[in-house]
Amino acid sequence: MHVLVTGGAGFIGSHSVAALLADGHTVRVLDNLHSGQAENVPPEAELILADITDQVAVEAAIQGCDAALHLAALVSVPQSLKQPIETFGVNTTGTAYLLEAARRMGCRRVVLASTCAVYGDIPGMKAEVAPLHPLVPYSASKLMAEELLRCYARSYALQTICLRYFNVYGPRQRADSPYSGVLARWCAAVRVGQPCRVFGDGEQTRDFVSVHDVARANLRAITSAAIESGAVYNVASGQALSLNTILATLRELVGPQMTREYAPARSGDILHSCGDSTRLQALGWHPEIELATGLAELVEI
Ligand code: UD2
Repeated sequence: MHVLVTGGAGFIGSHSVAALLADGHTVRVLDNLHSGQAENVPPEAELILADITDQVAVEAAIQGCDAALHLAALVSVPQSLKQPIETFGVNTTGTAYLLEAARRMGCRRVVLASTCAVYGDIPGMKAEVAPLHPLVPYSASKLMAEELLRCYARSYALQTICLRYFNVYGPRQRADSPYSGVLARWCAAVRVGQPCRVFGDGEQTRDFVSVHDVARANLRAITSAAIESGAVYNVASGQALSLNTILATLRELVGPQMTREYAPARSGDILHSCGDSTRLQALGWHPEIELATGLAELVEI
C-alpha cells in the first residue's frame, strides 16, 4: 500500500512509519516539524514539509495514497486550555481538510489518532461504549475530529477508523517542553540529576501504553480487512498505575539518585484513566510491553 502519515516526523508517527515500512508499504510523511524532527523520518520515507491546515498541501500529499494515518495534532491538555482556537484549528479543522482531501483524491481509508481524554473523568475502566465527557479543549477537539470521521464513513465511500490511545510513552517522546508527557520529562530529569516533578499528590492513575504497541495497532488499523469502518477502538494496556507507583519502579531502575518533588495539581487533569482494549484484541492486537520493560528502555537512552 501507499500510506500517508501526517505527523510522521513526531513521536508516535516516526515509530508508525518504521512499522509500515517494515511491513512492506510505501510511506509519505506530511509534517510541519512543529514538534516533530526530520531526523526521526527513515530515509526510505518521503517527507513533505507542510501544515495540516494547508488544504492545498494536504490534497497534494494524499494524491496516490491508498490510506492515511492521521497523527498531526496539538496533544497537550494544558496547552489546549491556553490556546483553544489553535487546538481546534489543528486537531479538528486539520482533520476536516484531511478527510476531504481523502475523499477527493480517492484514498480509501483514514485512521485517526484519537484519545482516551474523550471519556473525561467518569470513574471506571473505559470500554468504547463508555459515556463521553470531554473536559478540556483538547478532548473536545479530538471528539469533534472523531465525529467527522464517523460522518465521512456514513456519507461517502471512505473507510474511517478512530483509535483512542491511552497514555503513550517511549523513545523519541519530546521532553523539552512543559507540555511533554510525564514519563519523558521524568527520564530526562533523572539523566541530568534533577528531581522528578509530580503535579498533585501522585495518586492519579494512568494507563501507559508503549509506543511500540501503538505503532503495531496503527499498522493493523491501516491494513486489516476485518476492522470495522466508522468504528472506534481503544489502544490501552488495561493496567492503571499511579504516578507514585511508577516513581517507585523508576527508583528501582536508576537507584537512589532519583529524587522527586511535588507541585500543585494541574487544572484540567483527569484523576484516573484505564482502558479496555478487548475490541482491538479480538482483531489480534495485544499490548506486549510491560511498563517496567518500557521504562528500562527509556532510562537507558
Ligand atoms: C496525555 C496526552 C494527551 C492525551 C491524554 C489522554 C501527552 C503530552 N498528553 O495527557 O495527548 O492523549 O494523555 O489521557 O502525551 N505530570 C506530572 N509531572 C510532569 C508532567 C505531568 O506529575 O512533569 C502529571 C500530570 O499532571 C498528569 C499525568 O502526569 O496527572 C500525566 O500527564 P501527561 O501530560 O503525561 O499526560 P495527560 O494524561 O495529561
